[in-house]
Amino acid sequence: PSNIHSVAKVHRVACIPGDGIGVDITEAATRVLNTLSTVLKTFEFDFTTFDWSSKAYLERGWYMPPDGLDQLKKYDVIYFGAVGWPDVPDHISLWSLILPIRKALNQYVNVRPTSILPGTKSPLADCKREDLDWVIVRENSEGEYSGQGGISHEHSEHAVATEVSIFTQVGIERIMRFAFDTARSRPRKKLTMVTKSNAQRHGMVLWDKVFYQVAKDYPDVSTDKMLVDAMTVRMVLHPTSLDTIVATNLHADILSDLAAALSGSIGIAPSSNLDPTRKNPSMFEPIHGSAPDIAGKGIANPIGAFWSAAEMVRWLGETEAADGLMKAISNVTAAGVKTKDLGGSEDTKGVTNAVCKEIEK
Ligand code: GGG
Repeated sequence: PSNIHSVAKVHRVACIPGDGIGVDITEAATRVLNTLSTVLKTFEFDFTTFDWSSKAYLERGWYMPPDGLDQLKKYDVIYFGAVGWPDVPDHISLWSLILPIRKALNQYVNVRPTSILPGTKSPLADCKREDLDWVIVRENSEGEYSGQGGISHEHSEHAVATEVSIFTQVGIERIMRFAFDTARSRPRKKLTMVTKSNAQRHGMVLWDKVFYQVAKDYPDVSTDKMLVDAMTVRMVLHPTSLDTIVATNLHADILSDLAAALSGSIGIAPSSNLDPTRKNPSMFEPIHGSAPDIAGKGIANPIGAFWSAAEMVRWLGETEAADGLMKAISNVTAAGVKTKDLGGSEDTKGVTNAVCKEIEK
């Protein structure tokens, strides 16, 4: 009957703009996502914005309320901007917001793809677009970010601090399996595992051991192993030799910043904090921070936010929308509509308008 309409699927998104340019780029990403759903008409977004930020913390003394994590569990996905502000020590802001979310919601994988977008270039001489196409799989729940340790004799010249890295067989095995599955899904089927197991003789040696154990289940994936220091050299001198990379929480955080810089700008790099069991919402955020020096000026590069939004949409099962958004991003950079960090002269609004227009074409 003609009075029966198909009802668009509604995806519930918890939005945490956070600090600095996190606010600018989240606003831009929300506009782009709404444009996408208006054009495609097969789904809608229901955004709820949470003012969990350093500014709010300075006013009221807390980032998230006591039931904050439970509130987030009611959403399909979380979209995050950035965290960090000069008036709050970074270890307070990180440990009050982003790190508890990753841990409590079992987001033990952080996927950070890197590629050179059309119309942009790498700072590496002679590096062509096809030469740099990586996926960094970051262990996101333990290791150097375990938060264990303490300080004794604080405020004295005898202060002693410990920062304990915890690596578990279960934690290592699950990230290895995710990384091998990722490598297997890509044309080159190649995985490089990064540690510092010559100097760190316990946890990193367990990483090596588990890596070789898991590799037996993936005979079709070619593997190699690098020390993190040598890895930085290889990324710069031999980018084509890499494809999928798996590393610890800290190592992969550092390597993915380098990867982003080598692909043209940290402003374009996305990340997905995933709970592969899908029992909890996953969280999507550009890898860059809050950039207080340019916050609120309307000049931040929104591409990392848009690419993260595309990953979110893909995770929600909206493949056509994700592909459409990535195509719109590529067309816009190819046409030279870029912010200053990519060598262009556009501002956040200019790039956002151009991406929306591409989606509407
Ligand atoms: N949008 C990402 C962000 O705000 N990052 C701040 C940061 O330093 N996060 C810590 C981490 O990812 O390890």
